[in-house]
Amino acid sequence: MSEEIEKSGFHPADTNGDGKVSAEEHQMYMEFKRKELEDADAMRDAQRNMAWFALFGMLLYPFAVVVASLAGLDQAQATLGDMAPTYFVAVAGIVAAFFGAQAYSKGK
Ligand SMILES: [Ca+2]
Repeated sequence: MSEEIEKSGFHPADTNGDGKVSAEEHQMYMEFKRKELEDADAMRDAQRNMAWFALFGMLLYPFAVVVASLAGLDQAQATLGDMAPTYFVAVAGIVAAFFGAQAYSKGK
């Protein structure tokens, strides 16, 4: 493996640019890669949670209107009704962006 790296002339792990990947550089590179994977993993989790949260909000929205109506909160009910079109478009945008990003990263 190290011979291949030397022949290729450049390797991302070769931080001091001497054309060789020392054990130390290799370790640093692996550490960096591991962090990168962990970050990507954490980002996927966060995005998935956000999409779920948005979807639950959308599902619970009609219930919020019903609850406000039953509780006699006319102002809250009216406000929820006014917000609905904007809210649903925004949630649809979030969910579409989430699945779009998933499909894009899978396609790469
Ligand atoms: Ca080096």
